[in-house]
Amino acid sequence: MAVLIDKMSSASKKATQTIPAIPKDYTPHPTATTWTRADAEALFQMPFMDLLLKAQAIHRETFSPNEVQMSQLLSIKTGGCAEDCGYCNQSSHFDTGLKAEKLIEKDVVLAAAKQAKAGGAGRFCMGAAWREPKDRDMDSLCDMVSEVKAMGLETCMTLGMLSTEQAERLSSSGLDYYNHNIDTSPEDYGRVISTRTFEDRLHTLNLVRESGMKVCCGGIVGMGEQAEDRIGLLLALANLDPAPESVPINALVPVPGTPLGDSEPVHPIDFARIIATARIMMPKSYVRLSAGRETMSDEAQALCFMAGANSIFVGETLLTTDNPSETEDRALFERLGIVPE
Ligand code: SAM
Ligand code: DTB
Ligand code: SF4
Repeated sequence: MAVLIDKMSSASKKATQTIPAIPKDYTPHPTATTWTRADAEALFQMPFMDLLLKAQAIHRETFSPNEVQMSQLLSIKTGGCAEDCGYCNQSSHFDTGLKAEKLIEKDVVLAAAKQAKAGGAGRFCMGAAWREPKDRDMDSLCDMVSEVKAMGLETCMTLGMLSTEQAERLSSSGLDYYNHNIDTSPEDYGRVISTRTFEDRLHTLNLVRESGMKVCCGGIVGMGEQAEDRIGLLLALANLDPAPESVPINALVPVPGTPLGDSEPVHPIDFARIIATARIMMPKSYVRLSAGRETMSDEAQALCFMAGANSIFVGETLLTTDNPSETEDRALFERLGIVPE
């Protein structure tokens, strides 16, 4: 891995010296943070090549085109969740065969964080299958945050809804990012989840902002949604004020036993279209090519990077499902000349 990092950092130096000029026919994106549905639709419906070029040009205004941020996930509390999110392996409402576990010990978390760092991850994201954390777990959670942070990693948690006090405690313990997804458009939301509302999610996102943490918020595609819901998801994300610093776009990992387990997968070109539209609508955000890479071809992932994705989850497991191995990701990065950020 050390050899890989060395190679990657020299490639990075080269990459930053050779950023091509912005194409002559490129029109700057609006500076306003508010996107209208009509503008978002017009973007989303552009011919694919025009959309991709526009997204790549906008990407290069803020980011180095050959650098990708790497985050690693760990499930710190698996399964048995009270919520009924129709896509989720961990909901107690569905029989997926997943065994429920208690909150794991800090030492196990720190060992995983150490491994993640050695594998090149810059951020460690701890996820729990909870509707919300219990106050009695807050001391353990805050200890995990401060000790992972002390290892020189960025920290992220996703624990469900938070109270003001919980958000403030996590923030003062050194939590850099809080992940809380809106998952789909406001109009489609009720089809997917019944146990908490879209407004509940916005409320937690506001508390996260107010506590000073950075917001990681995105959604899932491939749940049987319509094109207008994909636009609605991106509109809702881009019109958060400010837009989330980190935007995970997940392709549904279909899990047998969940209500959405036999959804039709998204065509890779349609997936890249969603990424490109996200890049244009949220020009300063990290757009993460998140769940679903395990079944994506190298070509499909390359198209997503071309469309402006600049973050991935690394490591063989996401929370409970498979992700490409370090070896596969290393080969893909080398082939594309991509280096970790
Ligand atoms: N329980 C917390 C919550 O829902 O906020 C945190 C963990 S939850 C697993 C985090 C996110 O993972 C969900 O909001 C959803 O967007 C994503 N996710 C869960 N299952 C997924 C699946 N099968 N495919 C793709 N994304 C998924
Ligand atoms: C996000 O948007 N995707 C990650 C992370 N945030 C927590 C989770 C993906 C979970 C995929 C299904 C699983 O592994 O259980
Ligand atoms: Fe629970 Fe989160 Fe899964 Fe929903 S997505 S069932 S809240 S673990």
